[in-house]
Amino acid sequence: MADSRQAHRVVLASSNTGKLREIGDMLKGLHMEVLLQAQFHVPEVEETGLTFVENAILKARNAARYSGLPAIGDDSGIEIDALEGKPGIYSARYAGTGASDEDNLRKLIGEIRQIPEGKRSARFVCCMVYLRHADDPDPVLARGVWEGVAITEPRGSNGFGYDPVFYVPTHHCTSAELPPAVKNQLSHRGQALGQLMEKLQAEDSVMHPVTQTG
Ligand code: ITT
Repeated sequence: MADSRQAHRVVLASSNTGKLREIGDMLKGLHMEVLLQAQFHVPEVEETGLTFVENAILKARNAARYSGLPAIGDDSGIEIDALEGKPGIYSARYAGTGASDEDNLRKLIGEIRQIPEGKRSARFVCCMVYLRHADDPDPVLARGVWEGVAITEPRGSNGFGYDPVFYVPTHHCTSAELPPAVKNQLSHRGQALGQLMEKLQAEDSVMHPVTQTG
């Protein structure tokens, strides 16, 4: 029997095509209509926060305000222990404002080279938030962390951003060498989104699997 309930509409507060692809893939089975902020002409918001969570909220609030819809924001980045957690929240602008993924990757590789081998532990962090509306005072928060090792020779062509230099010891390859579905199962973003959906379902926020009837 078809599910006759209206799909829950939500806007993804991101302009990063890599993130959008991953989040879109992961949300496919849910009774949810996922819209892109580009279709509402949402302008970029300045990421003035000092934490992932602050920036994720800024993005989601901005998209909710311009679209009039609930919004999901994602702020994420890579932390290198030997660089005291850098680039962290500055991952997207590591090589300067407007830097491309390639520019950022090149700069990070230069930094990793200075770190002795064996001390190159790293992690991806993702903070995801859901705002029911732009003035929602109680955002739903979720966080995922993925541990790995930074390397200096990029490998693989899947994923985006820093994936080619993020070695995943459990799978003996970089995250850019993992099939997308496997990355989504393991990743910081996969963990955060899974947690977010659990919380939304727990508050009966209409996000039930499509297969569920009545
Ligand atoms: P939006 O703000 O529009 O979502 P953005 O790219 O500016 O896009 P962030 O500020 O959250 O997003 O920056 C995330 C940075 O971390 C960016 O440089 C990404 O390439 C990198 N990053 C995040 N998740 C990643 C992943 O799964 N694989 C590789 N790099 C990742």
